[in-house]
Amino acid sequence: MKWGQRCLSRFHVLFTLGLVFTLTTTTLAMKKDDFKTCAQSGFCRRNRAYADMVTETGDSFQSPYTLITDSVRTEKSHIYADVKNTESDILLTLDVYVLQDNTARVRVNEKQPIKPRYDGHGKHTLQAEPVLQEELDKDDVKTSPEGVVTIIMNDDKTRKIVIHPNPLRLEFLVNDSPVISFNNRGIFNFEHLRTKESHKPKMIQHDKDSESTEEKEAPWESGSWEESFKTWTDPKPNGPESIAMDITFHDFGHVYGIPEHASSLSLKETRGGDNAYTDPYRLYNTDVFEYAVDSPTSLYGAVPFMVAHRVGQSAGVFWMNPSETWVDIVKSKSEEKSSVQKVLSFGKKSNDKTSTHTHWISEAGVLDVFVFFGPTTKDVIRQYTKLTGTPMLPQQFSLGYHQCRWNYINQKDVLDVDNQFDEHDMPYDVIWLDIEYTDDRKYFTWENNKFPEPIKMEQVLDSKGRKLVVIIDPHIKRADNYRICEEAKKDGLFVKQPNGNDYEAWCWPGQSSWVDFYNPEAREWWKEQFTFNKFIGTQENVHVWNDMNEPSVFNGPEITMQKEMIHHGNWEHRVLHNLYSLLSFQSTSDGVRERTVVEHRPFVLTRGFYAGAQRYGAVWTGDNMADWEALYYSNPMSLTNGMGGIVFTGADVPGFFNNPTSELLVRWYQAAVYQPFFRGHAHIDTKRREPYLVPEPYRSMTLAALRERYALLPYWYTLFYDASQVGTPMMRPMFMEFPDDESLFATEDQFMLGSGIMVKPVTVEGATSTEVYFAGDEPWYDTLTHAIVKLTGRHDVNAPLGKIPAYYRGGNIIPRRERVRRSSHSMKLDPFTLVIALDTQGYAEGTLYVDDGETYDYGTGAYIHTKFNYSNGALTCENIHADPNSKAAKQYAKDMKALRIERIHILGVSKKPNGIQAESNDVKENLVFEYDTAHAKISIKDPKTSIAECGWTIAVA
Ligand code: NBV
Repeated sequence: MKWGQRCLSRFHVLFTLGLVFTLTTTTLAMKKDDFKTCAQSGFCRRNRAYADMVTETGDSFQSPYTLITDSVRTEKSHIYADVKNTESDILLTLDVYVLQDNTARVRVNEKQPIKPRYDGHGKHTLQAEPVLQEELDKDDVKTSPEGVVTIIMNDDKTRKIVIHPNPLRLEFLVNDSPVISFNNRGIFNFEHLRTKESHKPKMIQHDKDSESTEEKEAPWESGSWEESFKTWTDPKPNGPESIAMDITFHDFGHVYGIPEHASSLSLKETRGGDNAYTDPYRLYNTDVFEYAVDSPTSLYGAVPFMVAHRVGQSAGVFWMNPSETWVDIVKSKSEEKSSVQKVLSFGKKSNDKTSTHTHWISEAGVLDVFVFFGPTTKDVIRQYTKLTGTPMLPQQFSLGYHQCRWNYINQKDVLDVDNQFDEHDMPYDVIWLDIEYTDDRKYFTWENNKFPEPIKMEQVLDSKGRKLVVIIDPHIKRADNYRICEEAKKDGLFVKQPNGNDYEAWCWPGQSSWVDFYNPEAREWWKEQFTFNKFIGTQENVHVWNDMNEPSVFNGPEITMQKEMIHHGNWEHRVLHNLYSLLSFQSTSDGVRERTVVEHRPFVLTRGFYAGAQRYGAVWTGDNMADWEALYYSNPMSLTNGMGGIVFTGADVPGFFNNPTSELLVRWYQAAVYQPFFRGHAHIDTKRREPYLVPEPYRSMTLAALRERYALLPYWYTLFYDASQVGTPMMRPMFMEFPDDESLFATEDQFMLGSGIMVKPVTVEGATSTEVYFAGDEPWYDTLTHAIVKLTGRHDVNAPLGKIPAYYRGGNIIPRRERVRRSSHSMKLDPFTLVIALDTQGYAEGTLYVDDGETYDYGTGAYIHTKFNYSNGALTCENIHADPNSKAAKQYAKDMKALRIERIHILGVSKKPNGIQAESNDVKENLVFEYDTAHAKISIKDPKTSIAECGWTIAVA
C-alpha cells in the first residue's frame, strides 16, 4: 500500500475501537513472512544474482572496475586514485588511508554523482576522526610498471596493502601473504546514481524459441525503482544505489561478529555447505516478534564488524554503513602445499586450508571499510573500539541484579516487590517500570492514579541505595495538551513524510510521530526532557530504558519506518536506518548524564543499536522465549555482541514470553551470573516470577546465584574498567583466551569471564552433568568447592541443579566481596576476599580497580588500580594507577586507605605451610590461617592489608 492509503489492518481496527490497552501477544503475533528475504529485497537480489553470474562465468569473467593508474597520488598516509567502471564509464574515487595501530581505511564514492550520496555516517559512528599514521616515506608507496601499487604500512615491512589495477583488487598482506582481499572474486558492484530515463537495466539472453534467442531485462532487475513488499510500495525516487564488495579472509575457517542475530558464535555459511542458512545474515534493525533462534534474520541491532581468527592471526573488517545490509558467507578449501608436501603427495590434495569468502551488500551510501590487522583478536577489538569508542564505564550498581516486569502496576506494587527482596535476603539494585507507568503511553508523564507520588517511591528506594529505571520510547503520541508532542510539532522535530508533513503511524500510544534524532536540534531538545524540572517525578536515582527504537512501527513495512520518510538534511530514512537507534540511545544517555550539575554516569538500556552503541550504555537481546533453547542462545548472542564492541549485554532472565519452569529459572539465573547485564524481565501475560516467589529448593538455588553475582562484583567492575580502556569484552569466547587451540574456535556453550574464570552454563532440561572442555595446561579450580581440577580436554562433570560449572583458571587472582548485602551500594566499603588460583609454577596475578562507582572523578585520577602478584610463596601488590602521583590519585588512596583484604584463599598449595607472615614497613606479624589438605588450600583470615596502599608482603613459609 502506498503511503497515505492505509487499509484497515488488525492494528487499525484495534486503535479505532480504542482498544490500545488490550494489545497483547495474540494481537501482535508477527510471522516470519512479515520480514523480507534477500530475494524480496531488490538490491540484495540484484547483487546476489550478480555474484551468481560471476561465479557461473568462471575464469572468463572480468570485473569492469579498473584503476586509472596515472591518477594515483599520495598525500601523507593517504593514497587516492580514480577507478573506472568500464561498462558504464562511470568514474569512482578510491581513497586508501593508512591509520595508526595496524588499521587501514578504504573508501569508494562516485566522482561526479548527479547528487551527493549519503556520507554523513562517520561523525555519528566514529568517536573521533581516525588518526593517520605518520607520513609514509617515498619508498613506502611504489607502483610497478604494470600499475600495481604497493603500500608498506609499518617500519618492519610486515604489513602491506597492494592495489591491483585491472581489474581493481585490493590485498592486505601480513608477511607477504594475503590475509584479506577485496574484489578477488570480482563481485564488487557500485550502483551509480542515475535518472529513471537514463537507467539501462541489465539484459540477459533468453531462448525465444528452440532456434533463436533474444535479450530481455534480467528478472532480478525488477524493483530497481519502485519496489513492493506485501501491501507496501517503496517509491524509491532515487532508484538503485547499492554498493557491494566481496571480502575474502584467506585461510580463516572461522569468522565472528556482525551482531545482532540469534545465531552461532562462529558464523555459518549462507550459500551452500553443511548446515548452511539459505539467506545472508541481515543487518537491518527490526522488531521481530517471538524471534526464531538459529537464524540469520536481522534483529533489533546491527554492527557491521566482523572478526576472523586462525592460529597465529586474527583480522577484522568494519563495513561502516547504516543502511540495510546483507552479508553472505561461503567457505572454501584452499589447497596450499609446500614444495616438500608436493613431492610427497605426488599431486594429491593435501594440507587443505579453509578460507572464508564474504559478500557485503548495502542499499545506499558510500563504501567505507576499515581493515584491522590484529594480530590477536583482542588487538582487532582494540583497533575497532579505538575508532568507534570504548565501552562506557557504567555506574557500579548497574552490574548488580535488575528486577523488571511488564508491568509493576502501581507505586505500592513497586515498594512491595522491593520489600520482598529484603524479606528474603536477596540482593538486588534496580527495579524497572515498563510502559504502563505513563499516562496513556505519553512518555515523560506518570499515570497519576497508579503513581501518585513517584518521588516518594524513589526516595524509599534511594534510602536502600536502590534505583528505578523507567521506559521512554521514541514514538510520541499525537495528542493535544501533551507538551512533548506540541513542542516537537511546533519546532519541526519529527521525522517527515516526503510531502513535508510529520510522519504519523501507529505504535503503543495509538497515532504517533517519531522524533527525528538525526536532527541535532531534536537531539538537544530530547536531552533537555530528562532534566528534573521537565521530567517531573524523577530524581537522581532514576535511569532510563529505550525500547522500540529500531524504530518499531506497528503498521510500517517490516514493522518499521518506510524508507522514503525524510530526516533532517533531506535524507531518506533508507540511508541511515540503523543509525536511528544509535542516535536515540545517544541523546537519551547524554540527557541523563547532563541533567545534574555534577555529572553522574548515566545508565540507559537500549534495544536498538548500531556500531558505537557501547559508548552510551547497555543492550539486551529483546523479546526471547522462556525456554531452554533461548537460554542456550543467550550465550552465543551475548558473546557475539561482545565481539562487536557491545560488551554490556544480556538477555531477559529467564525468558520474556511464557512461563518458565522453576528448573529453567534456576539455570537461567545461574548463567546470568556470568553474563554482563543481568535483568529479570517478563511479558505482561506471564505469571509473577520474582526470584523470591519460586518454591524451595529452587529459591535457595536462585539466591545462591544472586549472591555469587554480588560476590563477583569487584571482578566484574575491574573487567569493565579494562573494557573501557581497550575494548576487550568481559564475557569472552574461549578462543580469545586460548587462541591456538583450534578445537575451541567454534565453542559457544562455554566461555571465559575475563581471563580468570571459565563457565559452562547448563542449558539442558533435567541435566545432572555436563561436558566441559578444560583448555590449556594450567590447573582449574571449582569456584564453589575450590577443589583442583587437573583435567585437560573434554570431560563430563557433575552439575546437579544448584551447581554452576564454573572454574578459576590457574595463574589468576580474583577479587571478591563476600559479605551478604541488600544492594551493591551497601557493599561500597566492604573488605575484599582474594582467591589466588595457582598455576603449575605456583604463580598467579590479577588486578583490582576501584572508584566511586558513580561520577567521572576517576577521569581526574580518583581511583585505585592495584595489581596483585603471587610468586615464590609471597603475595605482593603494585600500584598500577596511570598517574599515581596525581593529587586526585593520592587523595583517593588516602580516603580509601581503610579498604582492606579480609580473607585470602590460596588454591593449589600441596603442603601445609609452617607459618604465614605479613610484613609492612618492617613490621612483621604472624597471620592466622587454615590449611585444607583435601583441597590443597590455604585460607588466611584478616591479613590486615590495604588495597589502596601497597608495600606489604604476605609470605607463606
Ligand atoms: O514495553 C513493553 C515491551 C517490553 O516489556 C519488552 O521488553 C520490549 O522488548 N516491549 C518490547 C513492547 C512489546 C512487546 C511485545
